Amino acid sequence: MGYRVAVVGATGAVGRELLRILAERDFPVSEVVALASPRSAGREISFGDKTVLKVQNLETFDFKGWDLALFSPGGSVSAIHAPRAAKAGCIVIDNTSHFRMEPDVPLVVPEVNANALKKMKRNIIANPNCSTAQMVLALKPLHDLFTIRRVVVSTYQAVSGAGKDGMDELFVQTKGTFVNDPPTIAQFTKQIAFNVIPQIDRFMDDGSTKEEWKMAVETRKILDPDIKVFATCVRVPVFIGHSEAISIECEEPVDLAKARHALRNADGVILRDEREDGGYVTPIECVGEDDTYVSRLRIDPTVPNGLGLWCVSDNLRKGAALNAVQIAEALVAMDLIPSKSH
Ligand code: 11C
Repeated sequence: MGYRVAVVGATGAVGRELLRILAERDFPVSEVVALASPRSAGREISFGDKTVLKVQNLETFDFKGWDLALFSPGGSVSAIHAPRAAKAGCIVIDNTSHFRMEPDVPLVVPEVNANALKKMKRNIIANPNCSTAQMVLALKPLHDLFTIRRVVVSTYQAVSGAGKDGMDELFVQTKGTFVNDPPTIAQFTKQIAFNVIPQIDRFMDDGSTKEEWKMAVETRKILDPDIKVFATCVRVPVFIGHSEAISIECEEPVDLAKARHALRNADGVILRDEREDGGYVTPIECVGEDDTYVSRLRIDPTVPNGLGLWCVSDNLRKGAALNAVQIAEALVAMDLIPSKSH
């Protein structure tokens, strides 16, 4: 008993994490296939401790008879191959931004809006951007209590958001600094080692970046269309773990004790907020962790019903691969995968 699962983009940072998490969480698989570009076909990749998969060519792969495909290639690859897989009857969980804002594609963080899965029409479900996923997890319990109306967020995003090449660039530039090698800049717009860069993704007409736009529109689609979000997204020289400083304005008066209680009881969230030296969570401490951590919770007295907090999460896990596997688990729990082999 189990599902036939394809992992697309299997050789990338998120693809590898998808395979690791499927194995780690014992997702019920009867067969797993690792797919990637023709360039990577034939390479070997681990699935769990005991299985090695030979990567197959996505371009010639037939999805007929496969139950689920977890996609994490580039957006242009998903644009072509996700609809092809969906048409063959396979449910696609896509990690790219390509389908997220299409009205008939659910955009899901299971702890927040699992019910949206019931509205799946095209066999495609979208996984949100990593910086959105962790933010909506932290906001949901507070929104339920106090009705959030406006969010101002500054992010501190790890280089792994830009994939393995982004991580390599930080590593090489950092090492190069100590031997006087001039930095090679390819993945980011400026040197990232020993620096911070206030640009993630391309610029939009209004001066925002696409990452900032995504945080606003995705939050509205997942949590509440009436929430206004103003984001400033910044790349920092951290390998894994996105951090966010979030200020919220609510409709109702904020009660700090109730906020703490709700965050303590929220699925996928851990409140660690000790108001003393080191009594908060930093990105390095959340690597490999499933939960999103909230710290530095405090009243913002400069606006009516204001609250501020700090939030960190492993961007490759909750921000990408873990959320995708949790969507797959929710589909199983809600009996939304049409019966084939299982
Ligand atoms: C980053 N958040 O940190 C981006 C990566 O829309 O899925 C994920 C981009 C996306 O660079």
